[in-house]
Amino acid sequence: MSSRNETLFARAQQSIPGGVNSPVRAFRAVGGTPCFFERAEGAYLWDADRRRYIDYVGSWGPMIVGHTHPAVVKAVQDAAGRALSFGAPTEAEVELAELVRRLVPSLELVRLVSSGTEATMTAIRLARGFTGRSAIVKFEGCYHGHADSLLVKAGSGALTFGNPSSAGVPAQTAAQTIVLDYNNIDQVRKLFATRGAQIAAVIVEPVVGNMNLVLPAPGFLESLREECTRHGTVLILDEVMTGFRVALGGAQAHYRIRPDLTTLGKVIGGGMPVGAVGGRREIMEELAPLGPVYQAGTLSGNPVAVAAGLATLKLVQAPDFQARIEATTKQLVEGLAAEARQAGVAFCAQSIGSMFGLYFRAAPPASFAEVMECDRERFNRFFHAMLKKGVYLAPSAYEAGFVSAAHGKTEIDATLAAAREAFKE
Ligand code: HOZ
Repeated sequence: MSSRNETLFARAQQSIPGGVNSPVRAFRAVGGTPCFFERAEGAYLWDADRRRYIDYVGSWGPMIVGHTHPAVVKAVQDAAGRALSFGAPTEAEVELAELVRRLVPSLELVRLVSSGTEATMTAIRLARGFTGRSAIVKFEGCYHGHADSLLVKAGSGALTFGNPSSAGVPAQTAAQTIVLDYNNIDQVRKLFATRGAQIAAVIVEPVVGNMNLVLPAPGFLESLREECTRHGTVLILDEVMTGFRVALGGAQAHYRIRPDLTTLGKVIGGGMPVGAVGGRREIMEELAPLGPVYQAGTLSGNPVAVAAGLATLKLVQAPDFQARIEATTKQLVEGLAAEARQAGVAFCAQSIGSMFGLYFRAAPPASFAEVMECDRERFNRFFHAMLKKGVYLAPSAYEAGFVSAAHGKTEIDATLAAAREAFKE
């Protein structure tokens, strides 16, 4: 007899391409049937077959305070009771913008949008409008949402499903995107020495979370800052994943890099659709209605979504919030590495803030090429063994994992016990 997950998946495929509304959910890389979830609370998810999982996906990042946190749910309910949407300004969106500016001071002005993709797309357009240049630089394996100019040698689902440069992107558009190797400072310097004056923007995940987790090499982000400053190029830090998570002030606070523009998503909406682009006042003033760079959205600054974001950002400022979640994440990765050693499996793990990477390889990868050396088949086996034991990891070897404040000793111990068995399979 098929499970409810299987029945729902078969039904979904009749009406939705691939049965999913975002490709990374499809389990195609790991095989099997995606879980259809019904409920979530704290660190746990329940699927359509009433099975419970410890969640390390966290809706791909937003759920930093844990699922259905009472303060967030109440804020959403209260806001929804007042209005679902105005398509007009509200005090709450001003409050959110002020809070974001205070937590991430490089954002002198901030525009709220509805997703990370909208944020990065707007940042690129702004950089081009501000500089009057067309070319942009991104790094192989970094994913910045699904706008045309950024779907070139991208990570996340694009990489997972073998289409890192998407079909449907005009060649002329892709030609304006120069792709370099993440952490390769020499390549960046060489490019800027010959073409610096043509480059509108460098966009980078300061910590990559879309080709598994890759940390910046010492000096890499600093070199980007120097080259961009020297050549009048806009440095965009894509903090959709790292914002409020690698540190309260994001990866830019952790690494002490002041970008020209920053993109935010995920945690800023606390599980509801909110993104943001912000940065230097003179660049942000190019945006309509002040300047000639157009951007808009019927649901931008939506009152219900903003309420979830505000409530979440209030919680993440609590004293020790970041330190506690970081310590939990460290316990997880150290424990997993110890279990793998015991089992004699070539595996390592690392974390920064509450993001983590798991690698079936002796040492953490520092480049896209090294990520490609990880044993994908071994990851797939581990994924399914963990899933069977009630631990939900991202269904791809190319995604970072996320821990929430609701994860504690009970969940870490249970995860390590599951891994002890899973490493043997
Ligand atoms: N950035 C997320 C995964 N890396 C997005 C989730 C999705 O693509 O559905």
